[in-house]
Amino acid sequence: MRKLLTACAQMGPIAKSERRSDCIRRLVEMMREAKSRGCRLVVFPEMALTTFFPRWMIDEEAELDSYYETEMPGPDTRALFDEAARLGIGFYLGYAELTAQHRRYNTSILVDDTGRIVGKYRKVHLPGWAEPLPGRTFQHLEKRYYEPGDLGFPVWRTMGGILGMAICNDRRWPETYRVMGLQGVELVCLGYNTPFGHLNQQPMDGLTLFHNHLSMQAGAYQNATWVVGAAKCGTEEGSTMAGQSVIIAPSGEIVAQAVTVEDEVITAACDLDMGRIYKETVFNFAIHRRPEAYGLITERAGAILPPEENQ
Ligand code: CDV
Repeated sequence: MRKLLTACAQMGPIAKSERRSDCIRRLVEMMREAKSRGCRLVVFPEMALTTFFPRWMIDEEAELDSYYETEMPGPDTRALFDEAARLGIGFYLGYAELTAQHRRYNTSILVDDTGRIVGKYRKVHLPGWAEPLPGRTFQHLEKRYYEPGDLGFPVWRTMGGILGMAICNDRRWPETYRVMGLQGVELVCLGYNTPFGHLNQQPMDGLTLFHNHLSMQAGAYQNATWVVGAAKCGTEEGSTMAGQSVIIAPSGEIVAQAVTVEDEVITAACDLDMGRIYKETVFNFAIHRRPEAYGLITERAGAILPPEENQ
C-alpha cells in the first residue's frame, strides 16, 4: 500500500469585496485542519483567490487585471507557500494567471510538501461565451477572459505518486482523464466553480449535481485513478454554485463527500496502489486499447454525420 492522506478543501463563496489576504487566511485555516488530520496533500478549488469574475462583463482593463496573478508565489500567496512548507503539506491551487506576455489563463499549480512548485496546468476546456448573452442574470465569459491552456495534460512524480491536474469543465471530457491515464496517473487534483442554471434548460440544469459526480466517477474508474474534486460553492454575489466536493477511488466509488456549501475539509487515505488491479486487468491499456480505431478523437473536434444516403 502507498497511502497518500489527502484533503479536499471546499470553499464557500468569495465576495467581490473580499481581499486576497482574506482568501489566503481561509485557505491557511483549511490547510492547518488538513494537516491536523495527518494529510500530506490538500486540494483547493478553481480560482480560489477571488470571486468568479467571468460572471460579469468587465470593460476596464485595470479592473480585469486585478483578478489575475502575475507571479506565483506573489506578495499575498507567499503566506500560503510558507505555511505549506512549515507544515510539510503539498497543495493544488487554482487561480487566474496573467503572463509577462499578457496572456490570460485559468491555471492551477501543484506544490509539493516542501513548498516547491512541481507542476503547472492551464485549463484546456473553457466553457461559456466570449460575448455576453442577452437576458442572462449572470454571464459566463471564460472564453473572453482566458485562452485555452497550452500545456496539455502532464503528470508529475511527487509526494510518492503520479499526480495530474484538471480544472472544472475539463472534468466532463473523457479525453482529460485518458491523456493522464496514458501516463499512469494515480491521483487527479481538480477544482471547480459550477453555477446552477448555467444553460437555462430545466431538464439539464436539474441534473447539475448528478453530472458533477457522474463525470468524475467515470473518469476515475475508466482510468483507475483517484480523483479529488474541490468546489467553490454556495451563493456568491447572487449566483448559486454546486458543492458536493468529493474524493473518488479508482473503483469509481465516492469515499468522502462534503455536506455543506461552506468552507469544509474532507479527507481520505488514498492508497495509490489501489488502481493497480484495474490497470492490470479490465483497464490494461497496453493489452486492450486499440489506438488504430480511435483516429477521429484527435482528427476531429465536432461531430460530422454520415451522409444521408448511407442510412
Ligand atoms: N468553471 C466552469 O468551468 N464551470 C462549468 C459550468 C459553466 C458548466 C462546469 O463545467 O462546471
